[in-house]
Amino acid sequence: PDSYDPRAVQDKWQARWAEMDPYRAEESADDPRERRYALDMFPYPSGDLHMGHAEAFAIGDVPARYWFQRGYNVLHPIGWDSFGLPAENAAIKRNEHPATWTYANIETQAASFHRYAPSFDWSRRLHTSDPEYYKWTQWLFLRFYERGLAYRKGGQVNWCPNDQTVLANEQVVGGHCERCGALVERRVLTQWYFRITEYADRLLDDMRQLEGKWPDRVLLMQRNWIGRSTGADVQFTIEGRDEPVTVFTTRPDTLYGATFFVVAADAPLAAEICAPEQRAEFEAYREQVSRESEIDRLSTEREKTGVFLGRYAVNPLNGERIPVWASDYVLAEYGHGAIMAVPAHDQRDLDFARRFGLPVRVVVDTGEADPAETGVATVGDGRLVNSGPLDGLSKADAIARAIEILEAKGLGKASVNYRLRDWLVSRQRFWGCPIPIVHCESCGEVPVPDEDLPVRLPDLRGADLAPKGTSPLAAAEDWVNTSCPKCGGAAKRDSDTMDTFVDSSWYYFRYCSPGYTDGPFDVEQVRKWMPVDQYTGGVEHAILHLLYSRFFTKVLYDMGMIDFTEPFTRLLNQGQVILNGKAMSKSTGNLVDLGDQIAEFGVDVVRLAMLFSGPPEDDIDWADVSPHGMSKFLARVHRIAAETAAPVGADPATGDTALRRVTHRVIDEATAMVEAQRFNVAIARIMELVSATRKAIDSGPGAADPAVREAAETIAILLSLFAPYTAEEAWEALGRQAPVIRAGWPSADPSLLVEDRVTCVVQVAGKVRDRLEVSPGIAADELERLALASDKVQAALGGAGVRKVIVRAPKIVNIVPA
Ligand code: ANZ
Ligand code: ZN
Repeated sequence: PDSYDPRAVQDKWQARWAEMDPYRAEESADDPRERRYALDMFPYPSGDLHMGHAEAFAIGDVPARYWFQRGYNVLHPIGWDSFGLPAENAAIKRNEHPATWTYANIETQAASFHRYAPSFDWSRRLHTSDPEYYKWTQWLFLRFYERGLAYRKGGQVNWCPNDQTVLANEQVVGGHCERCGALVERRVLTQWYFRITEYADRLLDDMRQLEGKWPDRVLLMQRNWIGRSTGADVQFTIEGRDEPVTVFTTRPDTLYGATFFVVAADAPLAAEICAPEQRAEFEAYREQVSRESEIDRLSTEREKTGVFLGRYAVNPLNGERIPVWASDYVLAEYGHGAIMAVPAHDQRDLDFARRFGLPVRVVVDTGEADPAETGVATVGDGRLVNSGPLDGLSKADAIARAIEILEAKGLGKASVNYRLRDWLVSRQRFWGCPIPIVHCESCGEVPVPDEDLPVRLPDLRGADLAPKGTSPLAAAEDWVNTSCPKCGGAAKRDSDTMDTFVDSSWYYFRYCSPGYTDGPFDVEQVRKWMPVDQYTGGVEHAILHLLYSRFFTKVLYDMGMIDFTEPFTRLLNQGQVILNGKAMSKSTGNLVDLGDQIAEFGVDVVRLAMLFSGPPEDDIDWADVSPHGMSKFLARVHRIAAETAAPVGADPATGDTALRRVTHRVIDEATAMVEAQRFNVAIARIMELVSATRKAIDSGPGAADPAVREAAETIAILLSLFAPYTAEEAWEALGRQAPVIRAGWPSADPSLLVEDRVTCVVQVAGKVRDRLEVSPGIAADELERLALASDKVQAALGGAGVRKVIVRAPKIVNIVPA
C-alpha cells in the first residue's frame, strides 16, 4: 500500500513550478500585501552543495514558505559570494582561470538548488564577482574613503605564509589562518583599512535592538570581540625621556601597587628606550617574539618571558621609581602598548614578578592570603591600603578618586579602550574586487571617478596567479599602468583586491533591486523590504560577516541612504551536520554525499529528516537519522490524500468532531511551533494528525467524512513548509489547484480548541456546597486540591478540620469534617 516514492514526483513539480514562478517577490508599490524578507547566508561556489547546505537551506526555507502561506509578499533571494581565496586556490591547483572554475560551480550549485527546491525568487540572483555587482562595491569603498572610513597605513599585520596574503584579525583563528590553517606570521606592511573602530560604541549599544532576537551567544561573541573596557590613561615619566609614556589601566585604584613597568617587546618604544648595555639581550628577545602568535602571547598557561630594559619609570602619584621591562604578554596594539604592572592584583603581572623576583605589594585588602605567597592575585573588592590618599576607600570609590587626582594634576584621565581593531581590507590576491584607487607620483592617492567604475579585473588568462606576496595584478603592466584622474600624468592602479567580506557586507541590500544601475540599491525598494526579517546561516559567521554587515548598515544610515541601523531583525544559526559524532570530512572519509542521499531517498526525505532531527540550532548526526521512517511517513500522507473521498468544498462543520478537534489543535500548536522556530515539534504535530486521520478513515467515520478532507488538506498545507514535493502531490491528489504554497495557512477554530468540561459536585458532610467545571481527565489529587481550595467549601467547614476526602474523579468529591 505504501507505494509512494518521493523521488518520482520531483521532476514533474520542478518543471511545473518553474512555469508557475510561485515565489517571485512583487516590487510594485500597488501590491497591498505586507512584506517579509527571508534571507539565507549565500554560498561560496566551492564544489557542489553538500549536507551542510541541505540543512541550512531547509531551515531557511521554512519561514519563507510560512510567510507565503500567510499571504505575505515575500522576498527570498539567492546569490553567490563568488570572489575569494577558495575559488582562487582551487583554480590554481587545476590550472584553470578562477572565473571558469567559479561560474561552473555556480551552475552546478544552481541546478542542485533547483532540485532541492527552496522557495527562491530566482530573478534576483546575483554574483559578487560580476562587474555589475562589484562596480557598487567599489562605489561604496569610495564613499567610505570620502568619509575617512577607508584609509591606508603601515603597520604590523597578520600574514598567511601559505596564501601569501594579509588577513584581518577576525580571520586569524587561534593563531592560524581561518582559510587554510597555516600558522599566521606578523609582517610590517602598508595596507588598506576600514575604520570600524569609529563605530565600536554603536556596534555595542545597538545590540539592545537584537536582544532576544539573535542567539545570546552571538551577541556575547560580538560584545567580547569589540571588548570595551573602561578605566584610565595614566602618564608615567621615563627617566631620560622627554615625553611621558601613557598606559591604559582598568584599575587606577591600584596605582600605589605598581612595582614595575612593562613595554610590549615589539613596540617601537621598547627599542627606543632600551639602555645600551641591555641592547643585545633585548634584540634577541624581540626576534623571538616576532614569531609568536597573539594567542600564545596572551596565554596564561605559558611561563612568562621578558628582558629588563635598564631604565626606570616614575609613578605619577607617589613618585616611586620602578624598573621598565619588555615582555610579550603586553601587546603592542592594545591600549598604548605599555602597562603599569600591579602583581598583587593582576595574575599575569604576578606570574611575571615571581619569575623575575620583582616586588609584590598589596594595595587592596580583600581579606585573602598574600598573593606573593599563594601565587594567586586577588582581584575582588576590599579596602585600599598602602595607598596614601586612597586608603580606606572601596575599589569603586578609589577608581573614581584616583581619576580625580590624576585629572587635577594633568597626569591622566578617564578612558575607554576597545579590543576591536580597524578592519584590514586589502588582499594581495587576484580573485577579488579591485580597489578603485590610483597612485600618482605628484597627486598621491587619487580615487577613481565614479563614472569610470567599475575598475574591471583584467582577464589575465594564462598568467601565473600563484600567490607571491604581491598581487598578481601588480605584474599586469597594461592594467596597472594608467593615467592620473587628477593631473593626467602617469600613475599606477592600486593592485590589491578587497577582502571578500566587503562583498558580502552589503549583498542583502542589492537583492532588493538587483538590476539597479543608479546606485548600489534603490533606496525606495530597500525602504520597503528591509531590515531583513529572518536571517539564517552558520554560527561560524557570528563575528566576521555579521559584525561587518552591521558596520556597513550603520555607515549607510549615516550616508542617509537608509532609515534603520540594524540589518537583520532576527537571526537563526543552524547546527552542523555531523556523522558518527564527528565533523564530516573528505580526508577522513567520514562523509555523506548529498547527491547520493537525494538519489536514494528523494529531496523531501532529506529535508524532512534534517528538520525533524531536533531543534534547528542543534547538530544533526546523520548516523542517527532515519530517512526510511521519513519515507514511510510521506507515503502515509500521500495515501491519505489519495483516499480522501469527500468532495472539494464539503462543509467540515458537518464532519466528525473528534477528528476536527485534533486537526484544529494541530493547526494551533504547529503554528506556534513554526513561529518559535521549533520546526521539529511542528513536524511531530503533523505526524500526530496523520495518525488520527488514518484512524478516522480505517476505524472511524471513514474516508468520505468532510472532517477527513479537512484534515488531509491541513496536512498538505502544513507539510508544504517542510516537504514541498509531497505536499504539492498530495494537494493535487485532493483535487486542488497547485501551487499548494499559495493555499493559505489555516487558522484554528477556537470553539474546537476548548477542551470538554464536566461539572464536579462537591459535598461537605453529605450536603452539596459547590460545583466545579473541570477537565474530564482530571487527576484525583488535583481535584481534591481544587475542592478544598473552594471558598464555599471552606465556609461550610467553618474552621473545622478535615477527617477524610472521598474523590470520584471527575464527578464527585465528598468531604468529611473532623
Ligand atoms: C593595572 C592593573 C591592575 C590592571 C590590576 C589590571 C588589574 P582589559 O580588561 O582587557 O581592557 N593592559 C593594558 N594594556 C595592555 C596591553 N597592551 N597588553 C596587555 N595587557 C594590557 O585589560 C586592561 C588591563 O590589561 C589593564 O589594566 C592593564 O593591566 C592590562 F589589578 O593595569 B591593568
Ligand atoms: Zn596626479
